[in-house]
Amino acid sequence: MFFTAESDRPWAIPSPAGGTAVAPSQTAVVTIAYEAGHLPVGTHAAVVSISDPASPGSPRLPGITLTVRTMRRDLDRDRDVDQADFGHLQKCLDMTSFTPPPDRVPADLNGDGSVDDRDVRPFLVCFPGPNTTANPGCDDGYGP
Ligand SMILES: [Ca+2]
Ligand SMILES: [Ca+2]
Repeated sequence: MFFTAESDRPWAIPSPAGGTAVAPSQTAVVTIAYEAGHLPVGTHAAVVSISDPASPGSPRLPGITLTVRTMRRDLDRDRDVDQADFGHLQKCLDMTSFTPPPDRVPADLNGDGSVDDRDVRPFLVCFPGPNTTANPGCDDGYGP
């Protein structure tokens, strides 16, 4: 009994991609890894098809849902916190002369209804800089 495991999305990677189950009562474990680095913020769905033509009930089609979030400090929503985000925060400090583009989230990081120096500190605390992995402690669950 030979089975195969295939995903309908390249970011969901079953392992092993196939194998042999020796007996009908034997369990085969298929692990699904995911590569989310290139996925946009949002919810993503995939289906993995596990098939064995000789097995009743084949194929099995487990569904996978993956939610990609970002941090509130990612003001341009491109999944990093960098100088471009800080530039957006600086512009928002003077809201009398700057209106954020509709695709940019406001920079009211502490949720007090205004953008001022009290929003700069929470930004700088979690500003890892270019090519630096974000501090997991800064994950504020922002996103869908
Ligand atoms: Ca960003
Ligand atoms: Ca604020």
